[in-house]
Amino acid sequence: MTALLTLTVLVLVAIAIWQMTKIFELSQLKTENTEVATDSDNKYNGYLLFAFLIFIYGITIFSFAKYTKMLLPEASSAHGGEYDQLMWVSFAIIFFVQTITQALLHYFGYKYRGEKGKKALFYADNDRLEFIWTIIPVIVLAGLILWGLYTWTNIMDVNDEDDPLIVELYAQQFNWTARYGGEDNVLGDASVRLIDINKANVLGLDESDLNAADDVIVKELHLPVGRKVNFMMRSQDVLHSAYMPHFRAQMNCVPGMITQFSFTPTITTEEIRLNPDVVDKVKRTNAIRAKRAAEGKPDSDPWEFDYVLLCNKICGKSHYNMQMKIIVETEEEYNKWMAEQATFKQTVMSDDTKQAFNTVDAASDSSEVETTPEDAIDEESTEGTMKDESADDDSEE
Ligand SMILES: [Cu+2]
Repeated sequence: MTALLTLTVLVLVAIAIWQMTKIFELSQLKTENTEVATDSDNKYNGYLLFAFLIFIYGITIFSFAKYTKMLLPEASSAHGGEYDQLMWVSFAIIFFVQTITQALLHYFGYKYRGEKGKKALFYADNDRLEFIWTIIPVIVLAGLILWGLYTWTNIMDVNDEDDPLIVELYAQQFNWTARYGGEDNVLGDASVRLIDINKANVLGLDESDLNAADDVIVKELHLPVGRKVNFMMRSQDVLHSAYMPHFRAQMNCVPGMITQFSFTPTITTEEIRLNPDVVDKVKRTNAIRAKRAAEGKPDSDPWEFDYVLLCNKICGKSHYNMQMKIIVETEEEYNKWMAEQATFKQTVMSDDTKQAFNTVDAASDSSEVETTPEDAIDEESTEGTMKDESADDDSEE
């Protein structure tokens, strides 16, 4: 640090001396003004333009060769292909136009460099030229914008058609929680004001809402392949953003409101793990991890690809690690997993509320009452884990 400061001071002193000599030079009366560029100065700068052009083309080719493999694999959602196509066409147009215009800009800069007695050919105005270079961008940009709006409207059309699965994504510093609507696929009402850590009601579900009883709260998101999912996002504290890159999905989570996004997963976790791009990425990552293991460093266990939900808003010090695993599986696997999950009623609700629910259930369906002893057992076995999670939340704060 001291060395850096000393170096900075030395550089600043050098600049100060250089500026002072310049002022001294300028104050001297001279017949010839060295500030005016000569023919050789102009020629030199003309060649430098070519050097810069080679540099920008070179770095472009280098980046393509070295970093193309960092791109995401094929989209795993129904709308993803449309989204990718729009992005690639935009990229191609920008790339084509920039390659040509940069070459022309630098070439003309060189060709018409300052030279004594030479005057470049110029038009004061040319209506035809101006029309051409206005109308082409207008058509291309209008086309891109209209296509973009059409794609956007298609993707953002959140509706209840095709019996979508309803899932809530709940964001807080610094973790995600997911909630399913349960048997009735309807989410119970919730509010941050109803959060009760002592009862492990971490999402603030309204215990008096009948729809909340069968809600399932989890820390790992499971989605059945081929079924539309409607996400409802909430945030407890600050702005977060639910980002699921492999599904080309992102939506901000805003405190005080519910935001929505909808997509249909099309590729299961098992299938995407066989995708050549993913296989290659896993191989590269595990090569780095094997090296770390050999050096006795941490984080060196072999890695297996999984879909992730990430936070894409810088929401605090542990933002970088705010993520949740997503598993896309077959309908049967999903149903099996869901059957193993405890409902809100089993894990959290007070005995009084449960009593009320059982009375209601008994009136409509007498078989519900028989399950009560099982519920009580489940409550004991699962409550411990829920309490532990809330304890974790406390320690993170
Ligand atoms: Cu966040």
